[in-house]
Amino acid sequence: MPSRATLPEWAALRKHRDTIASTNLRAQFAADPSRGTRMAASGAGLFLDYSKHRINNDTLALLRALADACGLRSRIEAMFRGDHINLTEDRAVLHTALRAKRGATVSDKGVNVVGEVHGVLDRMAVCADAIRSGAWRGHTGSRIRAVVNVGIGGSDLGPVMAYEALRHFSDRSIAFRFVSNVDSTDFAEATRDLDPAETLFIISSKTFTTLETMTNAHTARAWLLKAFGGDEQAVAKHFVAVSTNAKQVAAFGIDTANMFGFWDWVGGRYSMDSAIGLSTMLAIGPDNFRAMLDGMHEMDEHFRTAPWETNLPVIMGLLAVWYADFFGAQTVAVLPYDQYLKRFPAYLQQLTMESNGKRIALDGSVVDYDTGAVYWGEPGTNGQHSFYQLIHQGTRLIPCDFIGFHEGLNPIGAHHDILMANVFAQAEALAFGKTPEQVKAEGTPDWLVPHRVFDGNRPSSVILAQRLDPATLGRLVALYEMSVFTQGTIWNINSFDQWGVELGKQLAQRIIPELTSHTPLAHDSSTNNLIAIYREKRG
Ligand code: G6Q
Repeated sequence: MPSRATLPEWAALRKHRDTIASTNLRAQFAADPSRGTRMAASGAGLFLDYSKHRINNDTLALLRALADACGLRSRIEAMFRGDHINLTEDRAVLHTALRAKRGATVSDKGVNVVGEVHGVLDRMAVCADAIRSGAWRGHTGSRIRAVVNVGIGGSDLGPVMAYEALRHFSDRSIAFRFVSNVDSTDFAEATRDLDPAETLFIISSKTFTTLETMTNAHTARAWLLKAFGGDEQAVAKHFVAVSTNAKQVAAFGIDTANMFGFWDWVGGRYSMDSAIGLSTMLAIGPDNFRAMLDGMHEMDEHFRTAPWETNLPVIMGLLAVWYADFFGAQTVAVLPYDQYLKRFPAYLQQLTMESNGKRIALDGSVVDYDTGAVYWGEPGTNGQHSFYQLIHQGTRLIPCDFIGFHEGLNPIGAHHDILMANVFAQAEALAFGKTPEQVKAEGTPDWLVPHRVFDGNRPSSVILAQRLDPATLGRLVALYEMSVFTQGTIWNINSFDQWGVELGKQLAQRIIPELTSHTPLAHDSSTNNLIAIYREKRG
């Protein structure tokens, strides 16, 4: 398969880049008063203003032509149909089936998976209702007042992000905690004020073999049993599991009646809407969880059916390719102006970077163009008082995604207007900057003028929605999932494997026993020395 960079559409974009580089957003807006309303699109309840990007109509047409040349339409169909597009693991990629409507048909290996999906959702709802209503009692008869999700990576980042994002809709009589790190501080701090008699652990692990999660799960078990004088009977009322591995779940001592399954066609970072979302459902209730799934489904349908011109994930994905491959941009900043979305950038880091951090094309060749950018961010307005300096006046080009809502969930005085004014002002300042003439007109002495000039021409998207409710969160998550898919398709990489993460799961295994023994070391001289020092000084 020839490199994407040899496509005539790619070459045309490379050439076109010079035209765009020689103009700026100030001139483009001045020349076209309708640009701000024209370069905007709505879909699945979200609004996207992409007018403040370094593009013109030709750029968009060329990017769409590239999408066609890369077979984006047929790749989308292949994913939704259940083709095994995760080639290296020979798996379907069907997170879209997790939010398919009851009664729909999506098959993998001849089995309609939607029936199974709804079967698990129904069982999760029974469990959630029992815990939320107090019908589920702990070993000593107390109701559950604390839920601790134990998981890492895809089995943690989605649940913790969704819990924080939808906290407004959560049952405040139950505390939710998330333990992921193998650093025992994580477990100790999460449980130090909890009463074992009122605590339920959800052990979330697709494989049920992940070192960190299993270590924390065994620590949780010991913590619980210590409180009950070692009575193993207690485990059944205080542990549930979310996994694809029934054998290991049973071996751990969790009744498989309290196990919620999912499937190998759900990637970890695409699993927050599977049973991995059990903690989310316990927090917000089954109806809100279903609303979140419906929001995702709405975005899936938008992605599958909308023409490229108005297709939000496609527009965002193509713009990401534009900056990564034609402007050398290394990073993308995601800046949600909503405190509840404080973990959203961390969630997106995994979604984007684990999916598209690849240098091998689907045919096994090494790509000769840049792939996935570094994603990062913090909620506004806090970031404005720290790293925005570099975005405004640094030497690097950093496309930004601003995310804002028309309504705040905790309205107090003028707070929300002030918050949103900052979204609009930041995007405006990045695009149009401040000229030397403007700075001088403010009475700035000549020597200070260059320091106070803002070049502008710095690109951003503004994504708006009515309010951050479960459906909106679902739409936002699916928006980014499908943007990632679009990028991966253009780059001709497998966005659904994670061999780099798999390696990390094995690396420490060899060293763990070496730290507590005196066996001779056979690593390189640096690693040998580090282990030797640790052996001598470990507490
Ligand atoms: C996600 C990754 C990875 C995974 C964790 C946890 O796409 O594969 O982040 O989710 O390593 O794996 P388990 O759920 O199997 O414990």
